[in-house]
Amino acid sequence: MKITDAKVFVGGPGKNYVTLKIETDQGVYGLGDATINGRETMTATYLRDYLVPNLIGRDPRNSEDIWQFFYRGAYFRRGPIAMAAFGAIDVALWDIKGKLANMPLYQLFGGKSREGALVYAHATGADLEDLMDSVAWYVEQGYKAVRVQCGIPGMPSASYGVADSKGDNRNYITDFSGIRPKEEIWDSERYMRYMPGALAEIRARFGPELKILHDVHHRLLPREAAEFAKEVEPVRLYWLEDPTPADDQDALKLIRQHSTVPLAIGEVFNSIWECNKLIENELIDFIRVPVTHVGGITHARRIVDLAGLHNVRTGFHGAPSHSPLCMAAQAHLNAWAPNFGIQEYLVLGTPECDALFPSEHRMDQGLFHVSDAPGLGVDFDETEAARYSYEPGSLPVARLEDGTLWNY
Ligand code: GCO
Ligand code: MG
Repeated sequence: MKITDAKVFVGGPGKNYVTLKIETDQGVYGLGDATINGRETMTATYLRDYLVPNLIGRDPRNSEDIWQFFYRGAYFRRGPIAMAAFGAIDVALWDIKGKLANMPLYQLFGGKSREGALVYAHATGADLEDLMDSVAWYVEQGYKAVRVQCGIPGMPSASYGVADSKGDNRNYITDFSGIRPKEEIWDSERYMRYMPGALAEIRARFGPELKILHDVHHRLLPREAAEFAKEVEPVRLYWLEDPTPADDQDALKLIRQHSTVPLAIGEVFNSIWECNKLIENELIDFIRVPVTHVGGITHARRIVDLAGLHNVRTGFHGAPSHSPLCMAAQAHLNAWAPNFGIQEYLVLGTPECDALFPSEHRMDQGLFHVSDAPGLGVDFDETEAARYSYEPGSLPVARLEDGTLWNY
C-alpha cells in the first residue's frame, strides 16, 4: 500500500483551517489538521514544500516510522510549526489506519472508558452581569463545566477571552483585519483586585455543582500567581489555567507551595520535552496540549501515558484554534484515556463548518459523544473548501499602560 498524493487546503468559515488530505493507491484517504492561529501559511508551506514530497510512495500503515522519519530527520527538532505539520500527517495516517481496520480510532487505542466525555464551554461577558447571563445560558443548555472570563472595571481595553460583541464567542481571538495585531492594554493590579471576588460571586450564584474554570492566559508574575491562586482557593475552581507563562517552570513550585487550586497548563507546548518535568514533579493537575500541535496522536499518547503515571489528567486545548479534525482526534483519545479529565469545547457547529467537515460526533448535555464511524469519523468536502481561501489575520498583543509589551 502506498501514499500517492497529499493536498493542503487553507481556509474555512471565519477561520484559516489548514487541512491535509493524504491519498493512497487503495482509494482510502486520511485527514489531518495543521491549523496554527496567526501563522497558518507556515504549516501549509512546511507541509507542501518539505513533508508531502517525502510522503509520496511510503506505506501509510507505518505511521510510527513516518513520525520518527520526520521528527529525527528534521535535525532541528520540535517547534510549533514543525510539530503541527507532523501532527496533521500523523492524524491523517491514523485516520487511514482506522478506515482500513473498519474501526473508530478509540477502538485501536483500547476501547471506550466512558460514554460521553465531559466538556467545558466558554462563558464571556463585558462585565460580571453579562458573564452571569452567559454562564446561565450554558447551564440551561446542560453544560456541567464552564470557563468564565469577564471585563475588569477600569481596564483600558477588553481582557483576554471577552467577546467583542454579545453572543459571539467564536471570533474573539483572531482579528481578520490584517496581519498587524491589535494592541490591548493589561493591568495585573486591577485584575488581581477584581477577579477573585468576581469568581466568588459566580460560585455563590451557581452553587457547588457547577465546574468553574478560569484562564489567566499567562499574564501574572510567579509571586502574583501564587497570591491569586491562594485567594481563589475557597471558590473551588475546577482549574486555574496558565497562571504564568510556563517558560519558567520553577514558577509552578511557588504557586504549589501557596495553593491547592488545580493547575492546567500546556496549550502552547509542542512536545513531551516541555511538560515531562512538570508532570513528573506533579506540579500540574491537567495537561492542555492540543493533539495536533504536539505531533499528532503518536506523540500525544506518550504524553497522556506519562501524565497518567503521575495523576495528571488531560484537558486538551480545543479553542477555535483547531479544526473539527483535531477535535475528533481528541474525542477518540478522550473516549479511551484512563486519565481523561475534561475537553475544551467551543460551539464550532455552524452550518458552514458542518458542511465543510461533516461528521456524526455529537454534543449532548455537556457531554461529547464520539462517532462510531471508522477512523476519525470526520469527512472533508472539497467542493465546500473551494469557497474559502486564506484571510490574513492576527492574535492581539498586550501591553502594560506604560507601553511595556506583555504576555498576550
Ligand atoms: C484557550 C486559549 C485560547 C488561545 C488561543 C490562541 O484556553 O482556549 O487560551 O483562547 O488564546 O488558542 O491561539
Ligand atoms: Mg488558555
